[in-house]
Amino acid sequence: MLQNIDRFLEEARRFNASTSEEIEQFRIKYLGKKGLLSDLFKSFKEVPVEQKKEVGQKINQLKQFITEKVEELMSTISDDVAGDNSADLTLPGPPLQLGARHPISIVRNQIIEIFGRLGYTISEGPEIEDDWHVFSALNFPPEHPARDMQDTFFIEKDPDILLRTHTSSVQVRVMEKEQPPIRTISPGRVFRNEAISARAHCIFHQVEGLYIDDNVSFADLKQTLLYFAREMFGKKVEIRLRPSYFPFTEPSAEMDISCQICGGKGCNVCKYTGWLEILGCGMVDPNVLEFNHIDSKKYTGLAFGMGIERVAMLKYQVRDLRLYFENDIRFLKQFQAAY
Ligand code: 2U9
Repeated sequence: MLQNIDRFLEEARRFNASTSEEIEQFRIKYLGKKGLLSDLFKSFKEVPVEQKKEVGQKINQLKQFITEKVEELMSTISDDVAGDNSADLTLPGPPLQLGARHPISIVRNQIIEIFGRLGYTISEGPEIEDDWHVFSALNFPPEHPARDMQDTFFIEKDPDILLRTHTSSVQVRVMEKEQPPIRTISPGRVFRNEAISARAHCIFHQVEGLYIDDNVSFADLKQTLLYFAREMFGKKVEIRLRPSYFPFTEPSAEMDISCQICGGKGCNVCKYTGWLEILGCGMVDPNVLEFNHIDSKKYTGLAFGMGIERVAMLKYQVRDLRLYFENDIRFLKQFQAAY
């Protein structure tokens, strides 16, 4: 054994290398998991007790020598690489960390795509709005609670300036400029004075839709929304409309889809009802048409609105709204963009 160690030491002393690959081979030969030193340590058990001290010291000397030799050789090699430019520039670089599209963007793009196929254009408008475009032109009565400081963010110096609470304000701006036929959706950020929780946030995203023409009927509304639900959630999804109230639509309804988890049988996600609320809708109130200089005797309109976070929650079974805003990469990287 002592002879072997001396031989390894002599070989190592004589070793020289001109490339990092050669040094790595040398390192593996001696220090690798299945290398010579590992073998020596294994056979150390069989060394007679009286020789153990001497053999042990020699093995450790060899290990230290090899470690230092590797370091020394590496330092000369890296100097060379810098000097003679021998790095292989044809090697592929380290993989780039690719980002993923945010789930809200994925769902927004999909909604835009679906309504695009039905001929809806996209309208955009300001996030900082005035009372007229957010409330008055949409038939909100003067005492409506949404006009309250508790519900809406107002600019302190001027109560006429506020952060929009829905993107219907964009469609008011469309009606100011265009006469029917109007067929447009408004995706965008909206703001409400709400405490942040798993189910509510002070900032969220909406898509509001508006279609005004002659002969637009409630049947058009129902069929449009059925088409949307099937494109978004799959051909088997069912919808139901429940009567509701909004100042800007009459009649108004809320739409549910059959629960995607239990297929309508009842589970804890749908609270054993088989249905999940997804959006609000209705026929545009004639007052809204008239306020915006559209003849309500000649034209009718359908309208709908949905929270993108809500649609994404139902689609991806996300239970806590706050996840959309925290930018935790472990959450964000789970979504595959087809859009
Ligand atoms: C005009 C006239 C009417 C758009 C509509 C809803 C019903 C609705 C909410 C769903 C959840 C907003 O994100 S949410 O809080 N929206 O229920 N929105 S009808 O009606 C309009 C739009 C524009 C000129």
